[in-house]
Amino acid sequence: MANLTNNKSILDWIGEKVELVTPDNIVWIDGSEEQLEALRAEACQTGEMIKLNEEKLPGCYLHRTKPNDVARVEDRTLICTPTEEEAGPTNHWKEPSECYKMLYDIARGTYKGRTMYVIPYSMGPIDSPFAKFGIELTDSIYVVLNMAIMTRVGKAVLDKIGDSDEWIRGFHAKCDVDPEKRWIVQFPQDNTIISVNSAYGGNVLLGKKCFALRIASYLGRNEGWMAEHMLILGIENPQGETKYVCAAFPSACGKTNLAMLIPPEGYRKKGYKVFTVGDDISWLNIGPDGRLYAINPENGFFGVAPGTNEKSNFNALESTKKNTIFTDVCHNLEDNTVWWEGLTKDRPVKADDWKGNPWPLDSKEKGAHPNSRFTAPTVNCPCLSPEFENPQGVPISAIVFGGRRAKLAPLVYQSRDWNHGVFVGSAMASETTAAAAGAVGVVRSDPMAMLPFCGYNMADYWGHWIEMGKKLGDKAPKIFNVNWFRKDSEGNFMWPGFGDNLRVLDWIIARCDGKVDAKETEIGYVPYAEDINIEGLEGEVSIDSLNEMLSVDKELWVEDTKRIQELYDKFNGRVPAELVECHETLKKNVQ
Ligand code: OXD
Ligand code: MN
Repeated sequence: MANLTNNKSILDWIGEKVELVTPDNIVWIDGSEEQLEALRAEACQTGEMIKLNEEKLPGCYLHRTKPNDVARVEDRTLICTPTEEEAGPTNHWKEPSECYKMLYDIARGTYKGRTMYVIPYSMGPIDSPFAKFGIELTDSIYVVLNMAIMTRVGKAVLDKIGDSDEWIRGFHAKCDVDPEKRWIVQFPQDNTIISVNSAYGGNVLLGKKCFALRIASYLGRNEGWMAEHMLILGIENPQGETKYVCAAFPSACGKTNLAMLIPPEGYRKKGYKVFTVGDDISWLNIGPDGRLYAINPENGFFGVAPGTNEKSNFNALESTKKNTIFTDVCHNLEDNTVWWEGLTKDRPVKADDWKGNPWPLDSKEKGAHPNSRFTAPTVNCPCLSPEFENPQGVPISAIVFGGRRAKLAPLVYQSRDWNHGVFVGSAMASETTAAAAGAVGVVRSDPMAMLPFCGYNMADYWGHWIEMGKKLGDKAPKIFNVNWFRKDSEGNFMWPGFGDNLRVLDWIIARCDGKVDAKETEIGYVPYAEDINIEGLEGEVSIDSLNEMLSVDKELWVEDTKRIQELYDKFNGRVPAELVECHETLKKNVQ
């Protein structure tokens, strides 16, 4: 197949990789529907994908990964900066030249009998001044088809790159999907990503976590912008004014649900609307007016399926009704559709489980893997923001941090100022979920929800946040922390969550507008209970339980300051002085 570009840096790089992995064919992805359709047909023929019911789920497919390859692998994710110090104590590191050698030895010859697909893609609307471009080489049609949903792919991207060598090199090789030789590696100084022995989305859709977070966070520090693990949503009030909020939560804490929330009835009747700009990643730049603007670099949703239903996330479910790829969900054989735990009350009677085995009615196993996913085009989302394609992005009024904490963090509080907000983000922690391999339900520190995604030393990353605050000055967004997951003494969730989270966002916006007072506490500004609108929540939330959710238990906070200290101690004095000072203040306040 003819090359789709004359760009020497691209052709040279592909040439080197061809020599290494020796594919039988090379196919350039031009972005045309005909080409993608042919690949879908091929994947169905080889069994890589199963075509689902065309009437009920038009354009939808089911794919199964190997059972040993169902999640990101953080202990096999490396940041290969020239020195270990630059990667920092929260990343795994290997000396770059040694690492290249290791990876090339693993990949050598593994495309034999396979096709090399060359995917040119853009993160961000192609004409946005903030867009960045990449090329991913892969031997997986599944990767091509997912990238074609999650990003903007094709010839137009090559035309944009032109002769430049400013593009991110992404090289993926499935090899034998051997977990012992699986590596997901970022070389930030070389704009390079290499992923071997996996075929799970988060490890192989290189535009997403590898580029849009790890590499981009590093680029952002050098270029004066930020790449964050944040959703972006717009809230339109009855006067027709829209305010935008970015929110960072660790994986599988409900970012997609919050990004697509449906306002409670009372709010809907008054005329409130919520719009989704993004559900996972924000690229934040300072605009010409000095405010912070966000674009969503992605073009699709790679969402966790289990738990998604008409009630929990109507908009996400709608988004999956056409042109969607499902991975590791249960196959409903009654009508050739899909199913997962939480989709409906009853499971399908006749079904295959996520491994493709018959799923007997008396099975104790789950039908869908807990980290099973849908890859759905953003255009399918009924509440997609009309600003989604805006090349300048949307102006951000508030940044919200959060996590899963059964105790400790109140429903919501506001930081005293930007630097204190950065401290709050740096101190984030959450109970772990199934999105990453490893134990579930353990509290772990996850600063800014970036622990697995920061492409350089996390302390320097905090320093970059402080610097951004200086540039933004009084135009900086206000910073908040929320916790939807507080539990009472019996272990029940105290806050209904989902659409009702708008009640908390409403308070956040009112704070940004200077329209509501707050109580200054040891940890920051906490709402007066009566300022959180619980109209319509009768029977579910009382003022008393709201007061409990907003309370600050100093003893627990003393414990938490120890966790923060342990985290900071790992950085050998590299934590910015501004954050150390905030931590000292917190320790004093809760003593
Ligand atoms: C994701 C994650 O897939 O954070 O978005 O794990
Ligand atoms: Mn994520």
